[in-house]
Amino acid sequence: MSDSKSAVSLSSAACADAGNPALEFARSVALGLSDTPRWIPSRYLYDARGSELFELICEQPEYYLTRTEEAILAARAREIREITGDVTVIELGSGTALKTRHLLRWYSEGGAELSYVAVDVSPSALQAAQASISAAFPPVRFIGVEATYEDSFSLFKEYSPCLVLFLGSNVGNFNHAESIGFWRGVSDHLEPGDFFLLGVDLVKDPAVLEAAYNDRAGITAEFTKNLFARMNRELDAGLDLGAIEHVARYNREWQRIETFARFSRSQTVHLRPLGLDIPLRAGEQVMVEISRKFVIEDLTRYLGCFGLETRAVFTDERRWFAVLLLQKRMEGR
Ligand code: AVJ
Repeated sequence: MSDSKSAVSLSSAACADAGNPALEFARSVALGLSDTPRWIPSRYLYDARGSELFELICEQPEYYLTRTEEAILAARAREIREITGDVTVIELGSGTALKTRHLLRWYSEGGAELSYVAVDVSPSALQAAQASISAAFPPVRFIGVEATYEDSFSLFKEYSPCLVLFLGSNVGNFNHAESIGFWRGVSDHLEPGDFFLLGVDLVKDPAVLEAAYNDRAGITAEFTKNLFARMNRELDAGLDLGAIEHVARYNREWQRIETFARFSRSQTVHLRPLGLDIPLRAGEQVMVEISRKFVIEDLTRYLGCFGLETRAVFTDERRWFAVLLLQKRMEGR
């Protein structure tokens, strides 16, 4: 673009939409739907209704992740504290912090003074976390921070010595590029000797994995469809939700569940804030989420490349899920 005036007006438009969530949503959708294959950033799955549906997914018999991780944490919290000593606990994407209680119970045992910093993009989740933590552990100092992961990295130094929690296999939502950016940021901001507790879902029988993302009650399908219902609510996108199907399948080569919305009839997505219409043909699929699955040995080697040493690995007896305790490498090692 040679005209400097239009470059200026473009950049001021970029600033102007920061406080306009509908415009930002519409821009993200336009960006992803214009790509091949088409996609929509998975963070948009988690509006108030989406978060509610995710809580319901966690209760489905097929979705073993949450209850398996919770059992590991409940059994190992004491050992984890013994390794880290007394530290401030920071949680990335705390949500309502239900699983975190097992850790906080041990970290506050014996009257230890404990600060718990919960980071989440959802103010309602932070309120729920504060209410449940304060009720269960009155002496714990609760600090809620409404921020994205990246924006919270500066807290690590502020609260060092610390243990950063990143649970629920949320890291599985990152593709390789996003993952590298994330771990580089984490490693750059952790002080040597600080700890990181990572929960990851493991590679296993594809039938078990596909069942977890295709529950019989159809809650996961509802979760996928809610993204498009949200586009109707917030953007007046004009979509016929009856023509959208949930498709989740395991990609063995990439070791990940890929979730798509499949359009059974042709439709036009109206992105009114942008004055843009995007046509979709019958049979087209839009990727809405990836959920990567991990192999412990590969993961520990990978994390080692970011200066994160694996101090302990905790898993369940079926080896379906793992919780890794990492430590930022000390200087000169
Ligand atoms: C919260 C991102 C870890 O990928 O397993 C569950 C979200 N999506 N069922 C996952 C999810 C469909 C979940 N994470």
